[in-house]
Order: sequence, then C-alpha cells, then structure tokens
Amino acid sequence: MPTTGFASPDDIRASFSRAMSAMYRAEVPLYGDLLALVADVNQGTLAARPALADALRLGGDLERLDEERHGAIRVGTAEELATLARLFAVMGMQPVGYYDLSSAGVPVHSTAFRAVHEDSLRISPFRVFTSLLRLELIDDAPLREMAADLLAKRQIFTAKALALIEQHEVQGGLTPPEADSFVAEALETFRWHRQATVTQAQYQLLHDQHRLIADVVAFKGPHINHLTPRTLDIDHVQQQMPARGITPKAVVEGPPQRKQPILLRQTSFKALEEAVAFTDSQGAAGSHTARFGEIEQRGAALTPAGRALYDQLLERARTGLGGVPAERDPQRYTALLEEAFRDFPDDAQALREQGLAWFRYAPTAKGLAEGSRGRDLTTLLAEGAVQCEPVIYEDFLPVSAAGIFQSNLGGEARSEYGSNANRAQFEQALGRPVIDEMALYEQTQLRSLQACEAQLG
Ligand code: OOG
Ligand code: NI
Repeated sequence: MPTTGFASPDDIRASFSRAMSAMYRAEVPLYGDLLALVADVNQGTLAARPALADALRLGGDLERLDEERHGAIRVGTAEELATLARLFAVMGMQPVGYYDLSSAGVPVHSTAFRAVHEDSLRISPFRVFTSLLRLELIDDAPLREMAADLLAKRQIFTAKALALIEQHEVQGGLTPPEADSFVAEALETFRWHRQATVTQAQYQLLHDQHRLIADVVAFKGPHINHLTPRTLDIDHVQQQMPARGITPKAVVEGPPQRKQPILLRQTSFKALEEAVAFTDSQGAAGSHTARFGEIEQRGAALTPAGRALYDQLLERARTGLGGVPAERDPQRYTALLEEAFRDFPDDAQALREQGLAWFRYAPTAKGLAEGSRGRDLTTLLAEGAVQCEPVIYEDFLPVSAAGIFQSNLGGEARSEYGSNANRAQFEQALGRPVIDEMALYEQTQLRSLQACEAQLG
C-alpha cells in the first residue's frame, strides 16, 4: 500500500468513524453518556473474565472494541443510494446483505455497508445500516408525488465530496490530504439540520402517512439517526441505563442471554423530541423525533444451518406471545425466548461440531513447536495444537431491526405493507448486487485454516 501514495481505505474508514462519533456526541449528548457507560461495563467485564479477554484477543476483537460502532441512515431515492455506495467504497465499505422491513410495517429495504475482510474489520469494523424509502408502497398518489418532488430537489452530497469520490474512482485512491478533506466533506451529508425543507402543513401530511416518511423527505439530508457502541454485557448496560438518565426499550432484541453469545443482541433508547423549523414557521419551533441511541452485543456468526435454527426458535418464541407485542409483556417474552433457545447448543464446541457457527483457527505455541505431524484438525484441536474461536457476527437481523425501527418511530408492529421483499429492485437502485454475508464468513474461516496449514506444515 505505501508504494501507491494513497491513504488506506481502512484508515479513511477509521477516521470517518471517529469523526461521526465526535459529531454525534456534540449533537446528542446522551450518546456520550451511553459511551461512558458502555466503556465502564466493558472494562469491568474484561477484568472479571480473563478468558473472554483472551478469546477477544485471538479474534482480533479486543483492540477494536472501543472503536466499534454502527450507525444508521435512511435515503429517499435510487440515486442517493447509488451515490452513497460510491462514497462508502472510498472507505472500503461494501453493501452486505439485503433486509426487507416492509413485512414489519416499515416501508423501506436496507443493506449494511461494511468492510468485508477480517484484517480490515480489525482496523475498523464501522458499519452503516442504510435504508431506502419505498414510495411505491404508499397508496396515496398525491402524497407520493409530493414526496418524490421534494426528494428530486435536494442534493445530499457536497460538490467537493462528489468531486473526491470521482477522483478516487479515476485515480484508484486518495492521497492522505485528499482523504482528510473527503472525511470532512462526507460528514456533511450525515449532519443534523434543524431547518426542514417543507412547510408545517407538508410535514404533517408526510408524518401522518408514516413518521419515517417525514424523517426521510422533510430534511436536507440523511442525518445519522443513531450510533451504536458494542458492549460485552448488554444486560448489565440495560440495567444501568436508567441510573444515567437513559430509558431503554423494554425488550432486548435478538437471541436470549447465553454462555456462548450468538449473532447480535440490541437494545435502544427512545428517540428524542427535537426542535425543528419549517419553511413557513418564521423560526418558530415545531418538533421531530428521529434520533436515538442503541447498544449491541455481538456473538458468533452462524452458518446457514445455525441461522435456520435461530430463525425457527425465534419464531417459536414470538408465536408463543399470541399476538401480544413483546414490548408489552417483556417478562413473558424473555421466558418464551429462553425456553425456545434451550434447543440451541450453548457451548462453542457443540456449535463447531454441529456445524452451526463459523470459526477462526490458529496454531498454539505448542502446535508451532510440534508441527502437525500428520494429525487432522479434530486431533490437533483435541491435543491443544490448534485453538479456535467463533467468528464474530458483523451483520444485522431483520426482525431485530424492525423492533429497533418501531421503538424509535414510536409505533407498534403494523403489517400494512404486506411482505414485499424486492431484492432485485434494491440492487438496481444500488447499482450493484449486495454481497452474501455467508460467503464472507466462510472465506474468513477458510483463510484461518490455510494459515494454520502453512504454519504447521
Ligand atoms: C435502522 C434501524 C435498524 C439496527 O441496528 O438493527 C438498526 C433505522 O432506524 O434507520 O439500527
Ligand atoms: Ni442500529
């Protein structure tokens, strides 16, 4: 990389992630309080559980822990999405996965922009959950037209950001000074704007259709709506939040608490009501609620078989509620969830033996001293010549994401948009296919096995 004279995309991403965090902390001070709480709990957890610290070190997760966060944005048009893909590409972030939220009553579909190689993830795992509004799911034709007109009029990127994206594409990279300028310009797209682009009446129309539509359409750009630090003990953070003036949603989304964490557990705090000015309000304030905070705990990435089992058990727990939203009866939901997940093996060895999770392998000091001596992987593991840790899940979960959307949009589950997954249409808007996350985990596992082979002979 040094020979090209270009800044590394991983470093640009790390720097962008830090800049976003600083901006959001200034915009939403409660996010800073949340960061402080998460850092305290992470430190306490690592001190109390040295084995966990070792496992995180092996997977390259320890050094990235304090750097770790994801954010979310929502855009209004195919062109905005396609340009975002080009902007994120400058930072080595690719669209991974397709998420349909329409079945959960949110008229969007989404992907996650993130780094795709474990070496890059180690430098900065920053991800952005990115949703595209689906105006075609709105029945009200005049409203749809008004929204489309408003979106057609706005430009969410600065001229300089667009020029630097193009320069990156033509030159194949950005020099360090260009990269600094890119980070500053890209940040502008995600900034909060108190000044709306619509009249009070227009805002009301958009809002009455769905609060999300007002959030996407009535502003100058796709303000970052939350940033999420990664905690090692989400239940502890959830429990401590009220003491720090933060009110969490009632239910932690995702799998239940386990000895061996899997996939992703998330909880958020309610969106803040913020003052905004409409074009006709002469500075008098209206209000808009969109921005919130969230925490996440990440565990093992599951194979397709593991994921199918997860989906099945989650569905069992949710069906058990008999139509009552989980948020309304959190205790019962937690009990149902724990009961259902008794059928999911809860130790790393069983997950590995049953092919439910992806693993990263590394030779131990003993293994390096002995060499492989023709032993197979199972024997090498059993004899302590090779160690393994689950690969951490880097993606999102559609049912959980729907729960997060609902909690910050202030509504309960609605199904008025039916089940309308349309990946082909999303990819067309994006201008490229989304990457299959399973292929990425498989490659990570494979590379670790190849490295073992090379080192042990
Ligand atoms: C995104 C909600 C989903 C997550 O972590 O699953 C999400 C949004 O509200 O725009 O953030
Ligand atoms: Ni989130």
